[in-house]
Parts: sequence; structure tokens; C-alpha cells
Amino acid sequence: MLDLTKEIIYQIYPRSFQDSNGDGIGDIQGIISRLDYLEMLGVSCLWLNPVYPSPGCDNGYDVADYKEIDPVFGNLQDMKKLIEEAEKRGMKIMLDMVFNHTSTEHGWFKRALSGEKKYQDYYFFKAPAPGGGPPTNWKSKFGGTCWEYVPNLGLYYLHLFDKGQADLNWENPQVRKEIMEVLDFWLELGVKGFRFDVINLISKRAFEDDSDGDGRSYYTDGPKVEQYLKEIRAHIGEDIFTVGELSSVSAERCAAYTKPENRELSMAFHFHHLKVDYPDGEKWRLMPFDFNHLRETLHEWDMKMQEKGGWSALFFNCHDQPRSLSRFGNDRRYQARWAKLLASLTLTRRGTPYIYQGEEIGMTNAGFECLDDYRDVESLNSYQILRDNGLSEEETLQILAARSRDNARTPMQWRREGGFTEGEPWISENQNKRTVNVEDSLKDPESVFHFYRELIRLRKSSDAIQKGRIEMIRMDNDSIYAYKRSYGDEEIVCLHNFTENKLPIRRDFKDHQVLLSSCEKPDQTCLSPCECRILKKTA
Ligand code: TEU
Ligand code: CA
Repeated sequence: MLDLTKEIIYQIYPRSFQDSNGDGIGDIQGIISRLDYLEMLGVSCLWLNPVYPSPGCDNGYDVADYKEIDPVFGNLQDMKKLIEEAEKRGMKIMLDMVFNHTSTEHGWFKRALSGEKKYQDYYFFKAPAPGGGPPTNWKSKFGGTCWEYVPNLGLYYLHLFDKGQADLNWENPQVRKEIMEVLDFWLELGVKGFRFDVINLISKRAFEDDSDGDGRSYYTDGPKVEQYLKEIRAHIGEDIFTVGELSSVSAERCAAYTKPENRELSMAFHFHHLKVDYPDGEKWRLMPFDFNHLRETLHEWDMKMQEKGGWSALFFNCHDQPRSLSRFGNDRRYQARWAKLLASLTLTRRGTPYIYQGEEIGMTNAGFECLDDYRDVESLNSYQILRDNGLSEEETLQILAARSRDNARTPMQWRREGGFTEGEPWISENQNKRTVNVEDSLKDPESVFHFYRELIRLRKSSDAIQKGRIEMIRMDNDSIYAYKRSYGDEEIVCLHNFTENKLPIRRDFKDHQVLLSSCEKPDQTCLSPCECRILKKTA
């Protein structure tokens, strides 16, 4: 039986993980060559971002064939080999299922364009609005309208993301049947988990103008999302774990989607803690992040999911987010301490932890300085929108440097000289590879990597951390983020000093034993700068 509390999931962005054939693009054979490293880290499952045939409008989230592997990444035999080799090392494979939309290069969409009504009903083709123009005023998440006009049909089609990503019509039972067949295909191959991309967007309420917004309220957490999730769960059974990526979800719906008794998702990614540095919720504006807002958002969601019986994916990094060490820590001072503190927040809270490639060695934002460095469609669109809105080149590049998804997509830093590829990488490497790399991390017992291993070992040994209750501990200093995890008579206390100053500890933890600290000689009376410390109640 599946036990989510024991899973520790490592996210691989295949394009940037390890290249095996010198074309500058990561591939499945490259991943296979790094399985011993991942086994050493101690993770139980590998989540791969999409590796299916795709024209690459959105780095693979525009899928042209759900049951194949894009030749740039390898082939189905490579995937089968990866699954087998991972299993030999006690690791499962989770694949990314992009079911809200297909690429406009998908066979289904091509047949829709050729006029086949059956396949037009796989998507949302709508007549122009009465006065002409797009059917509704909704906005794409990548900027601009979310409707693309097809002249020879005289119709628009819906794309919540790039125009190369046409939304699927889940109301159509034939579409749902196709989806189940795709899942069966990968289960046959031995896949043990699925990530469902923006899965709470698959049920659209109605197609009307959104008088007060961008259309989000018409397609987020729609009326049939739970029905569709239950259909998927009934089809794949209880032993396959699933994680839903939930866009702008409420805590209530997030808990409903992930409560075991509802038989929908095993767990979910929600993003509220990753919007605390968005002024008025706007991603493409800058403001310093407010630690108190981060702590309270994390705490609020941890408590709501605990009270309502939901289950969170715990993460600060992924392929869509800038690197948390640069964003919430400091990538110039106390880097290792900050990286270890963020690691503790990921691995000791209540939920299933996700480690994003490179996070375990303290990788940072890319430090790109010119537009040519960027590859991501969302970033390139946003650059143009910001410039059209009158921002200077310098201001715009400053925003991109902080916000772009490409910050997470620079090649994995294996050695001082890089080690990702023998060829020209598809995106520039971060120049701090000379000091931030796997080779040096493995040799240094005090490295971020070895701290991740310690934390993972600690998590695996503790019922309280894996499945215990979480409760905030209000310290005398709000800059200390403290909570306790309890299960039976086991009680673990986790302290995080979110400042670069020494802070006194005025609570009595004398009857606690230090299990792990990011400071070599933890002082009982105070926390060192950005120290995280984990204690166990002994008496
Ligand atoms: O992301 C959903 C999504 O909305 C993200 O684009 C995120 O909101 C945004 O990047 C943050 O500003 C999923 C995938 O993770 C992402 O890579 C895809 O681009 C997107 O869906 C479309 O498939
Ligand atoms: Ca390659």
C-alpha cells in the first residue's frame, strides 16, 4: 500500500539535468547515468517534467503525442530502462501529465483544423463575439488574449496558456476516454506516479466576459474538477500516487482534492507562499519579500490542510519558480546556512517534500543580464509587455532576473567546469558553477548536499516528522520560525533563524536533545545567523 508520508520526491527538469550525446540538451540516458547520485541523496521517487514529442512552445508543456518520447530526450526503450534502473535503486518514476491542453501540433488538433467535427469537440472552438473579436475578454496566463482565430474555420479556439497550447474539452467523454488510455499506457510501462499539470483548470464554468477580471473565476476550480479527479482515481487505482498542480486554488478546495477519503489526488502543489513577494499579486513587479508574510502563509496553509485532512506537496523550488536561495535567502552571504534553512522548511513540515534539481547543492538564480540569455516563453512575452508599458530595458531586465522561470532552468552544475554537456548548452550555465557544484559538495562534509542527506535520514527515522501534527511555536522573537511535530510520545522542535544575526533563545529547551543543526557548535542560549536547528524532546 502506498504511504505518502514516506515519499521524498526529486524533480528533474530533463532538458537541463544531464546531456549524454553532446547536443546540449539533457536526455533520459543522462538521467540514467546520474541515478547513483540520486540514490546517495536518499530520495524515493523521481518526477520528470514532460519528455513527450513537442514543438517546444512551452518547453514540452505543449504535448504533440502523449504516448511517445521526443527523440531529443531519447525513446521509449530509454524510459523503460530508466524505470528499471531507478527501481533497482529503490526509486519510482513519476511522469508529468499535461491534460488541460495539447499542442496545436497534436494529431487531434490537426484533425480539428481540417474540419473534423469529432475532433473540434475535443477542444473549445467558439464563434466570434456578437460584435466580432474573441468570444470572451479572458486573458492568457502568458499575456494577451486566450483566444486564437482560425480564419478558414471562422472560429476561435481557447488557450489559457500559449496559443500553441489548445485547451481540451473535458466535458467530452471521448476526451476523458483518451486520457485514461494515456494513463494506462504509462502504467503498463511501470510508471508509479503522475503529476497533473494545472488540473484544477479542466472544468470551465461558462464562456462569458469576466466583468471584473481576466477570466480566472470562470475556469479555476470549476464545478466538475472533483468528478474528473474521482474518475481518474477510480481508473488508476489506489496504489499510484498523484500530485495535482493547482493554480490559484482555495484552501478548502485544495483540502477537498487531497483528502484520502475523497479518492481524488494524493497531494497537491499550491502556490500562495510563492506569491508573498508579488506586490498586489503581480508577478512582474518587484518588492522585497516580507518574512512574516512568508511564515504566516506557510503556517496558515499547514494548519488548514491539517485541520481539513488535506495533504500538501512541500516545495520552494520547481521549474516555474526562481531559486528560493536567491529569493528568500541570500546567495551572497551565508549561502550554505540559508540553503540548509530552506531545506529544513521543506523536509520537516507536514506533507510530502519535493527537492528540485540543484536545490540540494545550493544553486542560485541565473544572473542573466541580457534578453538573449532567456528562453522561456512566459519571460519573453512579459519582457515585451513590460517594455510596451513603458519600462526601461534596465528595469525590465532587473525584473526578469528576479522573476524568470529560466532561473530554475540553467544546467545542473556537476563539476567546476559544468559537466552538464560536452556540447553547447541550450541555455547558458550559471557562472557560479566554479563554486557551486556536485563534485565539491560531495567532498565537503559540511556541504548543503550532505545536510540534505542528514535531513532526509532524520525524516525517514521520525514518525513525528513524517506523519505527526504540526503546531506553531510562538517564540519571543518573530524572526524565529518555530514549530513542533508530534506523534505519540515523540516530539520534534524545529527552529529557523530568518536573520543574519545571532538571536537569543528565551524558551526552555533544556529537556530537548539537538538532533541536527546547520551550525557546527549550536549554542543552547541562542541561534546563530540563519541557523536551523532540530531538537527532540527527551524527558
Ligand atoms: O504551470 C502552471 C502555471 O500557471 C505556471 O505557468 C505558473 O503559474 C507561472 O509560470 C508562474 O508565473 C504549469 C507548468 O508547470 C508550466 O511549466 C507550464 O508553462 C504551464 O502549466 C502550462 O502547461
Ligand atoms: Ca542530449
